[in-house]
Amino acid sequence: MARPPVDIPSLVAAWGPHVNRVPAGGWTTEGEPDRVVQTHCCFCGQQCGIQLKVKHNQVVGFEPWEDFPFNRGKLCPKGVRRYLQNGHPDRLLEPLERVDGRGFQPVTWEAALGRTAAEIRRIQAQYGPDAFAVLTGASLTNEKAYLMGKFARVAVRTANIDYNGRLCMVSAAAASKKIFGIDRAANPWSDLLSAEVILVAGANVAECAPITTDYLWEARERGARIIVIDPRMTPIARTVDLFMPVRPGGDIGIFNGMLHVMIERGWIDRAFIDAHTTGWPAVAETVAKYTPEYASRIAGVPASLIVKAAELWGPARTSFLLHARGIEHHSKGVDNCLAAINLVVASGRIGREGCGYAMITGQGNGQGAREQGQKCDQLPGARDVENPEHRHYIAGVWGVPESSIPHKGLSAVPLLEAIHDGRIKGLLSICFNPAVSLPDGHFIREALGRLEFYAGIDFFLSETMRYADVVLPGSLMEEDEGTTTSAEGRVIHHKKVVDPPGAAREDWRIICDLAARLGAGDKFAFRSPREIFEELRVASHGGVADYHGITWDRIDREHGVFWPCPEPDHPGTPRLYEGGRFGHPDGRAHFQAVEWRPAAEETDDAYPIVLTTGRVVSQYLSGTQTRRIGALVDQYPEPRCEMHPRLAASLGVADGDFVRVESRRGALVVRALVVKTIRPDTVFVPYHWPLGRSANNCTVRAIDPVSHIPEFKICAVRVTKAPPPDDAEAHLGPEAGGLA
Ligand SMILES: Nc1nc2c(c(=O)[nH]1)N[C@H]1C(S)=C(S)[C@@H](COP(=O)(O)OP(=O)(O)OC[C@H]3O[C@@H](n4cnc5c(=O)[nH]c(N)nc54)[C@H](O)[C@@H]3O)O[C@H]1N2
Ligand SMILES: Nc1nc2c(c(=O)[nH]1)N[C@H]1C(S)=C(S)[C@@H](COP(=O)(O)OP(=O)(O)OC[C@H]3O[C@@H](n4cnc5c(=O)[nH]c(N)nc54)[C@H](O)[C@@H]3O)O[C@H]1N2
Ligand code: SF4
Ligand SMILES: [Mo]
Repeated sequence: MARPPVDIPSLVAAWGPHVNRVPAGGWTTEGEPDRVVQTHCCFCGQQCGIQLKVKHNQVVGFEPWEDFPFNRGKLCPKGVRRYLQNGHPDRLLEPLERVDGRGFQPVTWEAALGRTAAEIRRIQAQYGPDAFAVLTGASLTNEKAYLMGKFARVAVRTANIDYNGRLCMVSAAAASKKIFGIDRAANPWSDLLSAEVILVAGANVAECAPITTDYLWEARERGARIIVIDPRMTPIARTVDLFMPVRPGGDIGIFNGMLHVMIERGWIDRAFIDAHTTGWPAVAETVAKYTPEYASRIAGVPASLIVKAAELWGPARTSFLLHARGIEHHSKGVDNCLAAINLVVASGRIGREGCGYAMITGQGNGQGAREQGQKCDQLPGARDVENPEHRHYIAGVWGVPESSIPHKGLSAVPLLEAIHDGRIKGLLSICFNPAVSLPDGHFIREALGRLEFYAGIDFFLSETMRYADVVLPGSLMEEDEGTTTSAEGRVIHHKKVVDPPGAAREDWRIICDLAARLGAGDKFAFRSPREIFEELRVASHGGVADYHGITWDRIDREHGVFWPCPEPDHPGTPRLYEGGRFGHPDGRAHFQAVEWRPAAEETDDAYPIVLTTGRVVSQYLSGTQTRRIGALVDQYPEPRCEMHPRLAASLGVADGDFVRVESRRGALVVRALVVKTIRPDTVFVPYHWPLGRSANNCTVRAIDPVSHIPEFKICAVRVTKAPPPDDAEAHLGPEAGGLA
């Protein structure tokens, strides 16, 4: 029996949730702040250093932290507003329980946790252990990511745990593991500064990794040439040496085409290939047919641009390749990344100063949270849940029989599909907002409505929480303590700045308390996050992502430590693969030949336009946090559908008109933003908004066969001019009968 989502006035009111603004005159009412704490931004994977000002146990402002080497005091619009969350009027302050027909009512922790534990056991007794699932997130600290993996396997004893990095980092991770044997940015960002040429593929650096922009500009001042590949001329693309407006999904054409030209012109490093790699002949054979003309038909850019790119990249002495979700969010996301990395390895420019490669990791702890064992196929230290030795080692650390550790479970999208078709009946989520962030939103929300029991841990009532039976108020980053690992691979320390307000609790305490109620208290007897980190150090030891030599004190002294760092006297590893030694047992990089293939859903006469989705600078992910922060809402109050003037003219649409964007699965109505900076065959809608304005109403539930990442970057739509939606339509969306 499907249950409707709870109707929450603050979620469906005029412009969404409450918006917090700095009171006139600021918050630092009288006198100096009580404390200024050096910590890090809670948002993106850059993990900028920031100092937070505290007055009366409330975060009231910030100051730059100029000594922190990565950002040297610089911050982006989100970083300077993050502090407005801790005192926010929407902050969850007590546990809530759904009362059918009446919404949520406050309950005691005792009642909320007791009911959650009882429901976990009831569902498992009735339907089997894997019928209860756990979903987690990569904004969690390393300590919490580690705790969640252990909680699912040891306390709940389910195979079905996965995390929202499945929507983000997994294609890049799988590709790096295949070619390099290690899943991490290969270089610290300082190596960008001595690169002669920098290739940026599918990354809107200025808006999504704002501090990286600074590195690119500084590199350019030192003479670097920059190439950008993106269907949209993003802010950095406007002034670079070569901009390639690729057709969404066409990147393999560019990468294989460039390699074809490089082989022809003798711009590959044969000596490096012979000494340090395997698999080159298959790659050379595959790219033989990717002549610039053939490649150009796949990529949707002129052949001359592909030749020009090879001419810039091929003969350079130093180079750096960066990519992000633009090439990864595809049903061929892993292959896109493999083709990009082949270019790096063929040039032999890796593992040296100024010679490097990095995926730009997205979420705050996008790097660390993908190593600590909260993925459905992974154990701590980036170990493999199916490898008997790995299982044996972790069973020893946890003090459980190896046979009790569940095997590989379902990844995020199949997990929601299993909820939809009734194989999974119960869910606990933390730090994940699937109602907004998963593709084919209507299907996902239908699935959430079918759960027999759902408990969620968050600090705001996210759209997904509308489906919850129990809501547990957790902690903001500044209300808890722990480490994260930045996009560079640098393990850093988030300090506890204030206590959680009201009856809200630190996330780790909630999990340990639940574990105790499930009868696993002895395995979760942690008294602090530092104790969890101490166990994580041991659990990661000997794994690929080895944190054993890292301590919180060292991090504080050294402004972070790069993993792998196996022993306390090890300096850490800012640059991987020095001396051409890669992470595979044979020490070599393993080239992977890849062929282009079409997207899961290509355009046709009925749906003739490509919809691609992504981000804007002032909003973050599913928007639960940034849609509540005044200055950020003012900067980008509503999603707009970017389209080229030629496409707009053919649709009879003017800038600011409302348009209906419709796919085979659903629709959204937003205003048009008519700009010359996008391909005429493609429209772009940012995905940070819910309900009737959610880009994911349209996206397709297709996943990469290897990484299981969804194809967020391509689906087929038609676009028509639409009347302005009334408020109910705009905000309630398909499940309210508004739009579907
Ligand atoms: N402001 C802001 N910053 C963020 C976030 C946020 O929500 N807001 N989120 C963080 C997270 S978790 C992530 S994952 C990162 C994401 O960072 P990015 O990956 O840089 O951001 P996106 O907007 O998802 O996509 C990047 C670009 O891919 C392009 N693109 C679309 N299709 C294709 C294609 O087929 N090929 C190529 N080459 N490009 C394509 C889009 O036009 C877009 O400009 O940002 C992080 N930083
Ligand atoms: N169409 C489309 N969809 C996309 C993307 C796209 O480009 N296009 N990008 C995808 C990508 S790259 C990503 S990363 C995902 C993100 O997808 P989501 O999982 O939806 O990400 P968030 O918005 O961070 O949601 C996390 C929830 O956790 C809460 N939260 C944050 N930090 C903490 C914490 O420390 N503790 C607790 N208890 N809760 C916390 C937030 O309030 C929020 O409600 O979206 C994906 N979805
Ligand atoms: S770049 Fe990322 S980490 Fe730095 S201030 Fe902005 S959101 Fe925060
Ligand atoms: Mo992400």
